[in-house]
Amino acid sequence: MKHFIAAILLAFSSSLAFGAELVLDVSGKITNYTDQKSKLYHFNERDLLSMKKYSIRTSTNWTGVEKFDGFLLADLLDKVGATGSNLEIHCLDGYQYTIPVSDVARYKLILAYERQGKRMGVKELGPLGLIYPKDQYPAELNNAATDAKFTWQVSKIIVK
Ligand SMILES: Nc1nc2c(c(=O)[nH]1)N[C@H]1C(S)=C(S)[C@@H](COP(=O)(O)O)O[C@H]1N2
Ligand SMILES: [Mo]
Repeated sequence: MKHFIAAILLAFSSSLAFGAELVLDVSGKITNYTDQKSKLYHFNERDLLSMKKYSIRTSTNWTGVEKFDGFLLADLLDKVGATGSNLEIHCLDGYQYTIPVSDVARYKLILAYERQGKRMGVKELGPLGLIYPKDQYPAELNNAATDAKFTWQVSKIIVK
């Protein structure tokens, strides 16, 4: 019984620490699918972590200058064969925001899962957060319109 309770407590605390699973669904104007029927490309944690890693060092609305690691949004769009011109980004908390695909290449956007070398929990911009290199393009990105694009808890992208 003692072991059973310990196991439950451990499962509970690690899920709290971890927050949410690192997964992402992409749909809309794409040409490659993991699920043909629903025309969806589902990325599991292993898929996302195996993509080439990129860093952005920048401040954000919530942090000082920190290092964020993740994968290029451009690589993700390549994988799903995206053909649209806008990305509707959906988050676990219900927030959604649409960014132009042209931002992806111009700013080498990343979807980050690490902050200062540590996986981001759901309460600290994670498990996946869209990062703009705000400090590298202050004239273009240091504004309220860009702040709204820093979507955290990203769970779904619909290519439009
Ligand atoms: N998941 C998620 N991301 C989000 C938001 C949100 O509510 N949920 N708010 C956006 C907006 S409008 C801004 S200005 C910045 C900063 O939001 P905050 O100041 O409310 O933290 O995060 C953006 N990203
Ligand atoms: Mo905002």
